[in-house]
Amino acid sequence: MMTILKNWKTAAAAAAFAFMPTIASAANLQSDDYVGISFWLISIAMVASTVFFWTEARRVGGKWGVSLLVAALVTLVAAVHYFYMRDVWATTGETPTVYRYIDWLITVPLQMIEFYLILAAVGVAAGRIFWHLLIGTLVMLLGGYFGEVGLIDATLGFIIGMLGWVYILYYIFSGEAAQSAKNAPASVQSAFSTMRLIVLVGWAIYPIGYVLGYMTGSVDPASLNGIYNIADFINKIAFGLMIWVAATSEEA
Ligand SMILES: *C/C=C(C)/C=C/C=C(C)/C=C/C1=C(C)CCCC1(C)C
Repeated sequence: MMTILKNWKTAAAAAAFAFMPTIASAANLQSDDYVGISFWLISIAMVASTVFFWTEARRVGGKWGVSLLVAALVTLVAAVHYFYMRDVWATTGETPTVYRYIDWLITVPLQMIEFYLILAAVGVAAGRIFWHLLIGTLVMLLGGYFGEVGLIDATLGFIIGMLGWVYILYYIFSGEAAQSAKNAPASVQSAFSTMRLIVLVGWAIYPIGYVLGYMTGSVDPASLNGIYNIADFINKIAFGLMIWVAATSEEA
């Protein structure tokens, strides 16, 4: 009973923390602002996921607990950024590029840690797996950021970003991370396969949004934000759920 109470206190603290930006927020959400509504829905989903992953991390404990805690951190960091991004969108109607990339800069490396952690949880991973994935992430995000804010040509930013992503894909599909996963038990292997499928398919939504928004100019800022929002919802929450599935299937 005491542990349940303790878990709930921590989870409630997390939720309260994530809600803080709304208290300071004065923006008015309009009923026909669908992108604004998607910002709102996703921020709440991120808070709910945080409470869930956090509570489960404490319940499951051990090595899997650490992986679930990192999943909770990803959604917590995203929840806070989503409150701010919604505010920028609702008050100015502008794309909150800086907040978006600060969020990605924190959450994507945390997800790369997840690849390392789920392999390390079963003792088959070398630390350099994380470093390789981190370098791929930085190249991908810096290229995209410079392109989106206009510091470099949008096409050049895209090419640099793609190089980083392709490197990550190579590393998890046939490089060292893939090789290590082969020695892992079935539950880890299946989580690993689903996670890398998310990195291939779910992540593809971002470069598509970038091309449409910045290179062909065929979507407006509202659609671009809508596309990025849906992508974040899939790639942060579903990604965490895959880890939860692996963690709890070991339990059974
Ligand atoms: C939680 C946030 C996630 C998983 C964000 C992922 C972002 C990307 C996969 C972005 C990729 C991009 C490219 C592959 C090319 C150029 C531009 C980017 C940064 C949008």
